[in-house]
Parts: sequence; structure tokens; C-alpha cells
Amino acid sequence: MPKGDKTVSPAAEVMLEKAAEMDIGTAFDRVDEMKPCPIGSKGLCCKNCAMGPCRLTKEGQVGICGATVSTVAARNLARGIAAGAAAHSDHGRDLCFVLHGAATGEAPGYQIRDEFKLREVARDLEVEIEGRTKEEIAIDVAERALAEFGRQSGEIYYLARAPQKRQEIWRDLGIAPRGVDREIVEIMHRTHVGNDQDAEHILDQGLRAALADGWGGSMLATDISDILFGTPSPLVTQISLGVLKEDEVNIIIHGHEPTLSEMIVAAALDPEMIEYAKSKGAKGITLAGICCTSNETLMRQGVPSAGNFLDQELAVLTGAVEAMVVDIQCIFQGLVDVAENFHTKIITTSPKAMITGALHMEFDEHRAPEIAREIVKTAIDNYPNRASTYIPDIQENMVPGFSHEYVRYMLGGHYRGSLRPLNDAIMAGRLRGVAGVVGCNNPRVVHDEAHFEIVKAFLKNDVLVVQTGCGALCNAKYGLLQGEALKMAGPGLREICETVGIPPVLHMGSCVDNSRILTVLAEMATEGGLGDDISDIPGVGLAPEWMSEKALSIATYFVASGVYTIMGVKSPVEGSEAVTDIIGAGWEEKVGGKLEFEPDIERTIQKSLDHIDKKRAALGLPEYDPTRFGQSGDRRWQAWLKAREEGAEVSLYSMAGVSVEEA
Ligand code: NFS
Repeated sequence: MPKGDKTVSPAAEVMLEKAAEMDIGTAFDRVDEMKPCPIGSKGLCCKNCAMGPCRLTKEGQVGICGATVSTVAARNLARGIAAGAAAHSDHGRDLCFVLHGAATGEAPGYQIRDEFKLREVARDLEVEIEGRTKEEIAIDVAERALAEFGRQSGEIYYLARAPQKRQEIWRDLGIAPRGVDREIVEIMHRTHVGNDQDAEHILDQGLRAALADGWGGSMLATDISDILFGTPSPLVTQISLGVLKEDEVNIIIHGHEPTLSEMIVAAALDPEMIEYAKSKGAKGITLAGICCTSNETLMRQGVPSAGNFLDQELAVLTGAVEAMVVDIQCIFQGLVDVAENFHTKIITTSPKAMITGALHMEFDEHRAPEIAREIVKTAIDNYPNRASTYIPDIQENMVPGFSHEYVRYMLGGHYRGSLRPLNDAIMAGRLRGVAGVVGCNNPRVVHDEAHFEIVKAFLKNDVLVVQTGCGALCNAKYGLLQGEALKMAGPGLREICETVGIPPVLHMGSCVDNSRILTVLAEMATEGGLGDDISDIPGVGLAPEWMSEKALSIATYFVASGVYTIMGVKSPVEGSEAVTDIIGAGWEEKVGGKLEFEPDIERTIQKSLDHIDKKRAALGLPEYDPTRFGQSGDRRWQAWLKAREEGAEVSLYSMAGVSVEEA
């Protein structure tokens, strides 16, 4: 395997060499052995009934029921969106149950950590606040939120958080969503054999279900996580496989829901547990996260991250992991096979996700602290079984935790928190625009390469980047999520970041926290100066290494909210020109955003910058011109610095309206 062919991560590179030496297969190898089906990968295989599967290979061909290429491709895409929306939203639902239990006392160990946010959410869900205890409010919030998932008619409460114009677009198109459960069921119904057979109409329901996820299930997941575990604010932590320790019990928490991982964090910090670890010969207990569990715990608790999606098997290969504790989503079944070569225990915990061959220790929020302690103890008991280890000495600092509340606060202060300075910076041209770069890794493309290259190009071009999910973890590994990355930023972006005191790439959380990006976009649109809808903002959304159905749902709700969204890797509807047009030009005409699949990194960057510039021009903003701004201030400021360096006696006060040349 030529160097750099599989990953740009030095730590992953080292571990892949180790895997090859030990003859242990990982996803990086399996991807070579498994050639994708040329029909299914283009969206042209229909297996929705037992007359088939019908494999359509060319335009004009139809299935046994007469379904056309566009109908089949649209149905497949819609089902992908439904599955993704279901995954996010079911995660949100479980958090509602935990909030309910925390308020009634039935879920000991959980508490309401952010009462301010609880009240804010209560207001949005029309729950009475005055004269009530936080527990009383929380019970109603949890019940109202649970009812949102199954809302049969009308529209979900949080749609009101979108700009007025956006809400009207949704209503006019008939895609303002009811509860996410209902919208998902409707996709499954419509795509059953012999039902909805118009590609555009099928995909309208895709937009509606995705909106129910983004502005419903996912947004509730974010809000309720913040209420229970605290709204994130920036802190410093570390990332990459080097965070594992040679002489400590290493426990990796992997998956998505913060309910279990927060309890494991508490158990691992318990002095009694640490003593127990010492009694087994370890110096202590190290926790590290993978995937979105990592995002949840690093931004709230500062728990270091071992890496992103494709790092999961590599972490086990270190031989230094006593237990990998997983809950739901993005967990490779292959972990069990890799772990068989080591002492590592793969511990499944969710009643929704068992893996054959793994140790199942089922989680129950009613006994959460107790179960978490049992799991940590199991890991500690496994420490003496450790054989040789191989931990790459590679790690990087990162600053996660930019919740939209914190972004508002850092830009406007405590009393007048606002996004005004952000809008002003875009209007002045210091920032060319904004980009959300999110989503997975996919072994079909070089691990982390697209995330890294695209974000570096954005920084150079004065585009402020926000990241979530495995994309955020990727660039954290390469040092972009810290102040030092400012050296890669263009002059205007650098100036803004230096003034506010932020890195040029903002970590906004896990994948359900893409809802935080929606909130920021909605506030930017209503703040003034950048039009009056999300689709007016000079910004783009990208998922350059996507692989999951969740990513399809996220992309679709961004598009439905007005964002031009580009996904990498390959198009799942490549086989249908008609469907490619519907989600492209068709959706752009309907909702102002479009969905494109673009595997080429350079073209992705160019398309993104062109779109940002097009939106700037439509708003009548000055053309982007990096020469107008200095490294640390505008040209006048630079001139002043230079004059001082040369020994000139120029007062800073003379800067007010008077150029240095004049002074
Ligand atoms: Ni998102 Fe998070 Fe990662 Fe992709 Fe999986 S962990 S929910 S789906 S792989 S970004």
C-alpha cells in the first residue's frame, strides 16, 4: 500500500502498517476487497418487493411493476433520508425520556444542569414557566418534546425559529413538517410498491422528513443534551491515538448518545475506581472518545478524543484498550474481529444495538451510575490481561465547544449577545463567507484528505468554517481547531479571529448538533444586512467524506433550509439524470438550496467559493478582495505598525479618520 493512499493521518498510517504486519484486516482493506455493485451504487436497484430485485441498467428500462429509473432512484434516496432522520431523531427521543426521569427522580445520576436553557426551550415549546420549579418545567418540556416526535398534524414548534420567509416557503410547498415519526412513516408508505411513483413528489416528502429531523428531532436532541449536561463553551483538550496511555486503563467510549458516556465519565473520575485501577497495577484511568460520543464528551467534559469514524478499529490495534464501550450508530461490526487479536472487550450497551460476539451490558437510565461503574470495573479487571501495546506518540491540542449561545456571547458580550459582528465582517468583506463542513469518513476515499484540504482552502480564502461530527474531529487532529491555525487563515479571517479570540475553525458539536448551525444561519438571516432568508447568506454546506444515511438527512435539511450543499465521494442517484436534476436545479428553484455530489476536491472548493461570491454579488456586497485587509487590522493599521517600526511618532488616535500617510 503506497504511503498516503489510504489516509492523511500520520497516526492512522502507523497503525495501518501495524495491521499489515499482524495480518489483521480493517475497513481500509475490506474496501478493496468489496467492489461496489455498479447498479446499486447508482441508485438503480429496486428491492422493495419480491417480484425483483429489479436492476435497471439504463434510462428507459423499467422494473416489473413498470417503475422507471427516476422512480427507483428517488425511492432509494428517500428511504436513505428516512433512515438517517430516524437515527438522529430516535436519539433525541431517548434524551427526552432521560430528561423526564431526571425531573421525576426516576433517573438518578442525571440532573438539570442548564436551567437557563430549560426555560428558553420551555418558552419555545409553549410550556408554562412562571412560579414553577425547574423539575415541574422539565417534566412538561420532556412530555411536550416527546409529543413533537409523534405530532400528527399542524407543524412542529421549532419551525418558528427559522426566518419568517423560510417558514412561508415551507408552508407554500406543503413541506412544513409534522412530527418526524409521521414524516418517516409516510416515506416508507409512499415508497412501498405501487404507491407514489413520481420522483419529484417522492422527494418532496424527503425534504419534509429531513426538515422534521433538522428542525425537530435533532434540534431537540441538542437542546435536551444541553439542558441535561450543560451548554458547551470552549475548552482545551487533545485528540489522536496518542491520547491513550501506556500505563493506565484505557476505556474508549464510542457511538452517539451522551446519556451513557456522561455516566462513564463520572464513574472513571470516582476516586474509588481510580484506586481499584491502581490495585490492578495501572496508574489511573484514561477515557477517550470516538465519533460523536467523542464530540459530546470532549466539548462538555474535556474528555480527549482518540479520533473519528475510521480510527475506531485502529484504536483497538494499539493493544492498549481495555474496553471499547459503544451505544448506537457508526459502530463497525468488524471491531469484534479486530478485538479478538487483543485483550480488548467490545461492550455493547444499547437495547437497540447488539453485536454478535461482543459483551452486552445493557444500559438503563434508571440505574445509570451503577451500570457505568460495572462497565468501568469490567475494563479495569481486564487491565492485567494486556499484552504488548503500540500507541503512536501523536496528538494535537484542540478547542471544541462553540455552541450557538457561545458564538452569540463571544461576538456580542453577555448583555447584548448577537451575531452582528459576524454579519458586519461578511458585509465589509473581511470574511468572504461561511462554510459548514460536516459528516463522516468513508474508506472509498482517502481518510481525512477531503475534509483537511477543503477546510485549509476555505481558511486561506477568508471563509469562516464551522464543523461538527467526524469532520470536526478530522481537522482537530491536524491542528486546525486551535489558535495556531490562524497562520493558515487569510488576512480578513485572521483579523476577525484575533479580535474575537477564536480559532478559524469552530467546533459546534456532534452530528445532531448540525441543528446549532441551522440556528446560527437563522439568526444571521434575521440580524440584517445579509438578506432576509438563509438562502441569501454567502455560505455553503459540505459533507466531503460522507457515508451514512444520517448524512443524507442532514444534507437534505440544509438544502430545504436554503443552503447550497455539496457531498463528496459519489452520488447515490448517479444513474438518474432526472433525479440529479430534481435535487439540483429543481430543489434550488423550490427551496433556494440545491444538493450536489462532487467527488473532486478542487472542484468542490471552486464551486463553494463561486457560490459564496454569487451570493455576495446578489446582496450587493463588495467583491471579495483579500488585499484590502492586513494581517492584524486593516491597511491603515498595518501602515501605522510599519510607521512605528520605522521610528515615526504617529499616535494611534491620529488613526481616527486620518491616514498614516497624512499623519
Ligand atoms: Ni455523523 Fe456521528 Fe461520524 Fe458520520 Fe458517524 S459519527 S452522527 S454519521 S461517521 S459524522
